[in-house]
Amino acid sequence: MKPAILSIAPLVPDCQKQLEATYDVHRYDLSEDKDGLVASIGEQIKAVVTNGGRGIARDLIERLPNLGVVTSSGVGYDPIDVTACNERSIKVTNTPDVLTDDVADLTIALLLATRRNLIVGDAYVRNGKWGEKGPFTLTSSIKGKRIGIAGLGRIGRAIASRLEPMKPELGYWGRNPQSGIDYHYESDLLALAEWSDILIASMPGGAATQGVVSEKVLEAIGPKGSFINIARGSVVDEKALIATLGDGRLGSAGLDVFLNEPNPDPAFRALGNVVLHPHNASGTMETRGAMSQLVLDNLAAHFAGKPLITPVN
Ligand code: 8YV
Repeated sequence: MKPAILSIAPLVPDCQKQLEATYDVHRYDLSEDKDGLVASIGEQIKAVVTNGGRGIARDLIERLPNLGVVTSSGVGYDPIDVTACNERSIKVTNTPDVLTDDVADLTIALLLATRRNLIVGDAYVRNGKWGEKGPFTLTSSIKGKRIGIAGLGRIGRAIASRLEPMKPELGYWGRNPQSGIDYHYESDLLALAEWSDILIASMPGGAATQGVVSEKVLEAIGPKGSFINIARGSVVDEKALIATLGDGRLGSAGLDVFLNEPNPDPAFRALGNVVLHPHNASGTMETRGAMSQLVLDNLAAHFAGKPLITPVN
């Protein structure tokens, strides 16, 4: 008999097909009666497939008494209740490494779009303003600026290595200074924001980083500064972000992530000094394919009794 899987988020189509050919898949994501579905097949479920946006909460874990593994397509596992999984020795896997390069690339795209006013420039050409009003507003160089990276993990380091050829001064914030890294280090995020012209959030989400990019931090980045977020909406005080962008205490922002996805606070729409992107830093066919394949490989390892490839707990 094929093991039963609860599918909370779909894989890319080819991998979803493979998943459905190999396992007895129940589409929680598509079900119109999720409670009824769990009531009828909850006991059979041996594994869950989810992603870094949807995760799985304690109440659903508790309704799956035979759950052995939660496999997630995403590096961030903040929406997965890992504590609840640990209490029942349920294994959790994520998809680190395979997405690092694409996420770092998109960060650079957001940073340049924000600092060089790319989206406003596009509209300036499209709506004929260039001909009517003349040359576009001057923007600001990356070279020589101070860029602080909040969270110098795999993704933060990949961002830094892409920035190096652009010749900024680089700094970072984290629990401890990292050996072999000679960027400016601050143990305090406010101090890094004060040091920085541009602050990039690339730390994990979750309780430990909830709201750490506070109003004070945003003010410290300053009226000529920029905040770039490819981490999680939860790491920033979003009301303060909207307020400081609105009254000019913060110069500009480039955001891939929001508190309320996929319907971010509509106040963002009225702001001309923010570049918005729909949480898609890992969203290339290649990377989403590799993430989905890693989910399949982790599931295969689990059901073969082999060590998991990318365990979280
Ligand atoms: C995905 C992410 O967008 O990896 C993460 O943690 O947030 C993103 O790569 C998300 O997991 C949906 O697939």
